[in-house]
Amino acid sequence: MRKLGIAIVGTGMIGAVHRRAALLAGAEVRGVVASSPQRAEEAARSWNVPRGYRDIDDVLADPQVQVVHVCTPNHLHRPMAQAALEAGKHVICEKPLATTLEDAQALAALAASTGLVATVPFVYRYHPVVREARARIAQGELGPLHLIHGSYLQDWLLDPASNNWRVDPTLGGASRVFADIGSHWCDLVEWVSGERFVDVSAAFATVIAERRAATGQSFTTPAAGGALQAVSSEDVAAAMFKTGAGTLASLTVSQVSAGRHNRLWFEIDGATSSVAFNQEDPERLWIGRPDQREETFVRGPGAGSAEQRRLAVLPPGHAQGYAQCFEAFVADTYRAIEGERPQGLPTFEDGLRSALIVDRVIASARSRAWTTIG
Ligand code: SOE
Repeated sequence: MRKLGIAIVGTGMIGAVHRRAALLAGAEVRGVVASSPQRAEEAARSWNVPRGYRDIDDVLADPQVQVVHVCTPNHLHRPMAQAALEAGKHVICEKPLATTLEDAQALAALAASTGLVATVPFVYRYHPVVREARARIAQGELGPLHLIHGSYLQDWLLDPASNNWRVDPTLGGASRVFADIGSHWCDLVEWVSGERFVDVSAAFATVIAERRAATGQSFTTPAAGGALQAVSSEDVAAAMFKTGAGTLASLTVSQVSAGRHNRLWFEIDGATSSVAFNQEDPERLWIGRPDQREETFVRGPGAGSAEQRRLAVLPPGHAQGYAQCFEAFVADTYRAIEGERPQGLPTFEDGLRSALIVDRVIASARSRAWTTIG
């Protein structure tokens, strides 16, 4: 197989994650774009890649680049992804796909019209035991679903001295915590359960009214300093959903919950059994049954569904986690470019679905009313 040439736009925490995953998937990282040409040169040196591109146009003019990874702040997703698709490049664009529903619609339509591969890293789909949960539900093992519930909690914005571009709606979009991490939960739970949310009732709260102006990277120690600024994006959110099948779901999201670093958790309760998954303990799937017949399914290549086994690249007890999810997602994107059809690969269509949910969640929080998702 010929080596794919790729470029990464954005050098923050997630740009570095893309780079490692791309290298492991056998791509050649041709170069990097940063917030200035000088920073791009520095990043190219520290990543040991041939080019620090001046800007996106410089990338698009490079015939050796077939895939553009868009890892910028959210407001740049639309222009960067659009330019790359129009130049005939495949795209991996970070989530949220765009900061407005209209922009997400335009990107998904463009991707469909070009036939290029365009994916969005809803990477929690790549935990092997998540695939196991999905397979069991698809086979009817849980019976009809009765209830879906869960949360996605972080604490990296708990300290008022912490700040980040995500907090600013002009860079991050109108919703912060919901678009940033609630979007993951909704994508995951719809995909695992096979049911789609049709109605939502949501509420947002900003619990830290002011933050210091200086911004840092996600999950960094507080970037203390600067004047205090008023915060308008939400720190916490709660949402109730109804699915098309009539199942009730509830979700709590937060970036200010002490001790919860990246705890995406869901439970899906059916007529005969339940499944529960915790992203911070991702090697196990809890399967609840009445009469003391509960079970813990342990990740590994030796048992379980075909997709669970495909993604279990290490033996049990040799912990896999977030990094392996990202690696599998990027490898599957490249396989799709080679003409394969990997299962569960999240595309711009899924990014658009997520943008629709976020848009409806914002509308519900603003109007304080149940709102149709469609
Ligand atoms: C920050 O909240 C963040 O990096 C998200 O943007 C990612 O999508 C999530 O996977 C981890 O947390």
